[in-house]
Amino acid sequence: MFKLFIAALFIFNFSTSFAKASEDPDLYWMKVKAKDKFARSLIANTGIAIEHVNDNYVMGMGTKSELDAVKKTGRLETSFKLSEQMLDFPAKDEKFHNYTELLAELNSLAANNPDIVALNSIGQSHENRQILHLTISTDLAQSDLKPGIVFMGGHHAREHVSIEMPLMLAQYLVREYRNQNAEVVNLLESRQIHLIPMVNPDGAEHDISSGRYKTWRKNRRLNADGNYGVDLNRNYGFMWGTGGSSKSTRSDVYMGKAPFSEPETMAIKNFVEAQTNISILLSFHTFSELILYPWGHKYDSISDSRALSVHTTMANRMAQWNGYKPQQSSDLYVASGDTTDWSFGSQGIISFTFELDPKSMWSGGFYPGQNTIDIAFNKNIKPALYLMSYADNPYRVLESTHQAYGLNSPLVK
Ligand code: 0X9
Ligand code: ZN
Repeated sequence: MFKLFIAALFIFNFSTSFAKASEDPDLYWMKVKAKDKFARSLIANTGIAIEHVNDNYVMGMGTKSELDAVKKTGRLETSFKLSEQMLDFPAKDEKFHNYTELLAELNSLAANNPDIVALNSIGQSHENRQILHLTISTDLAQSDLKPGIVFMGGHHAREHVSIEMPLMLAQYLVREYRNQNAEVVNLLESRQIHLIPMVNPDGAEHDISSGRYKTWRKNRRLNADGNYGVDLNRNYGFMWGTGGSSKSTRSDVYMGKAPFSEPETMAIKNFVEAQTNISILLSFHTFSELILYPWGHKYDSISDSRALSVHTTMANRMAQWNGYKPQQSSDLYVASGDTTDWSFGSQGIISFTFELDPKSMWSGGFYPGQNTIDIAFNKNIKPALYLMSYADNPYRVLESTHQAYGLNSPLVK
């Protein structure tokens, strides 16, 4: 809860800008006559965000009251209300992908590489967006017979960096396969790699829908009492509702009415259960730079000592690459109904949650800027390849003879 508490403080401290957004959520696009810097400053003083400047005009966005202020200057040329679909990440964060952009990237990756990439949907969100899923492997049609691994991101709406990781991983695998990188060729030939970058598309879109980040976390279910959202990372059906989640629809950690009450978590459940070859799962979140493993719903550690050792050995190894802190989830705080307690507890899958960069709220928190995307990816490519290499049998990591070998070992098939 610590992080959530800090997040709440942060929102409270910056309440003026957020209050403004919630009073009048509609934004207007404006084209305003302004021939020189003095005229532009006059327009800027109305409070609109100027997005584009040319010799005769400025173009920008603002609220209804800011639009009224611009009208009073007598310089407004045109204006129109922005529909939510037209909005996007702020220009400074344009490298992030909204839903449409993500779909376009995944689509082109699949269309340009039909021999190794397939794009599917594993289900639909509340607002009927497809929950997109890529399979990457050689001999695609038969790749279900290979050991499988799944990477996912975007359970939490505001954790946009977590969406970029599976996307970049997919792009990296395809690029390096084409470059005949032996390690990647070996992995694609011997593994079926699943990527689900945006588990909560409605939430992610909502978070950017006003032109200002909303710090939204949950999905977009309209609960019976009018409050929105269920925390998808409290809705999984293993020891659901046994601590660290809330029954209040107003809470950011609202567990939902029942385990797997949400179409997004149900889609993951159906997918993972149907895909019987999956031995390792990694769910990306942000932020804090942590490697977490079960249990999260209780302080006890995993009782099967071999399964515990697989998690701790892998976590410690990966930490050497990304510099993150490896620990049991509940060492952070007890929370029930998360993805990885379910995937390990119900499915026996070796499971990790990464809390990606940055390290703290003071270094950007949920909104660290687009430069963080590459930083986080570069730190985590080795850990991701390492997990793929062990998907045939994660317990192999316990065999000391094999630990000495790197990713290129002939033993890593
Ligand atoms: O609280 C969460 O769902 C995760 N942190 S986040 O800031 N991304 O929301 C951590 C989940 C770790 N699991 C448990 N502590 N059970
Ligand atoms: Zn999260």
